[in-house]
Amino acid sequence: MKQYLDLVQTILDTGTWQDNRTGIRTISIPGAMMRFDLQKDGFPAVTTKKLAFKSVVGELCGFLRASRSAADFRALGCKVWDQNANENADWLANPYRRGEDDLGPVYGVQWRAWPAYKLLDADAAAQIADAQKRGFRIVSALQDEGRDKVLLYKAIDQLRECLDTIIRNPGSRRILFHGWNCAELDAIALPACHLLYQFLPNAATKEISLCLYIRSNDIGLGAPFNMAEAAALLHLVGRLTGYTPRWFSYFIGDAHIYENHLDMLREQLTREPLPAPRLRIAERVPEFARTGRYEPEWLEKVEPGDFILEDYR
Ligand code: UFP
Repeated sequence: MKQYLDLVQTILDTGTWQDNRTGIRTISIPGAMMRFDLQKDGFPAVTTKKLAFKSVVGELCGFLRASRSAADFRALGCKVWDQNANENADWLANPYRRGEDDLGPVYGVQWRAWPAYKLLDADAAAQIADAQKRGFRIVSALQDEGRDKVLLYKAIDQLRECLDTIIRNPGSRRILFHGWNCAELDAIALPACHLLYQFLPNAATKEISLCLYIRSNDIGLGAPFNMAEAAALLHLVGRLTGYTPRWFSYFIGDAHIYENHLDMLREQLTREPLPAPRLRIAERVPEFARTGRYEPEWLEKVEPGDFILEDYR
């Protein structure tokens, strides 16, 4: 995890100070990248402070189940959503909030059930039939700008479609899922930070890599959590599709350090990173490479305890 400490140092050396919505100033740089070889370097867990791994995999399981309630995350061992759900004044006053613990359609809802609509001309029979073949259903007939239209809807399981494509067409360079649904930003407790995930399988080497783009990253608290979570997801996807996780590339837009994290990070800079741990996924999660059976339903069935961090110090 030297790369993490190098990034902290780069921000301190070259960053600029700025105000933001939180009221706590940040020092930041516009654009940063880290890349980990998961086979050679092990699992990207910070070792210069304790990683909240249980919380990381609890959140991941909540996302995979399309949870939108902080209560669901708590039940999975992750408390990081409580404040967003129940203490942010803007969100408490938001008409889309469904009451205690609701977060709106955060990450997992977009990953597993992205709400997609098509407004088609009522006489465009071929288009309507094609959309229906793809799983859209007509929800209403209406008039728009003087024309007869039909409105069709489908909840798109982007992540499942990624796995299907890894299995069927691993040469594709279009295997990605997106968390930034601009039509729903007004109805959500926190707009997605980690928002674009692209899987890059290689059928020749049987290795799979992941590129993640995160628009805004709190390097002191957020980054260690986000890196571990995405790397765990890559391990899971590799297990279910028959690929060995290899490269994990992590791109950041606004890479910032909050002023009140400076002491904690300066202290970490004085520490020598320890050898990286390994991530093991429990045997009960079927290994495609061994069974030859494709069981994507494990995306929802996997439990936090199925992710085991070995030799973490
Ligand atoms: N943040 C992260 N990672 C996350 C997450 C939030 O670093 O997964 F959900 C941090 C980034 C930023 C703040 O400091 O939370 C979000 O604020 P904003 O929306 O203003 O960028």
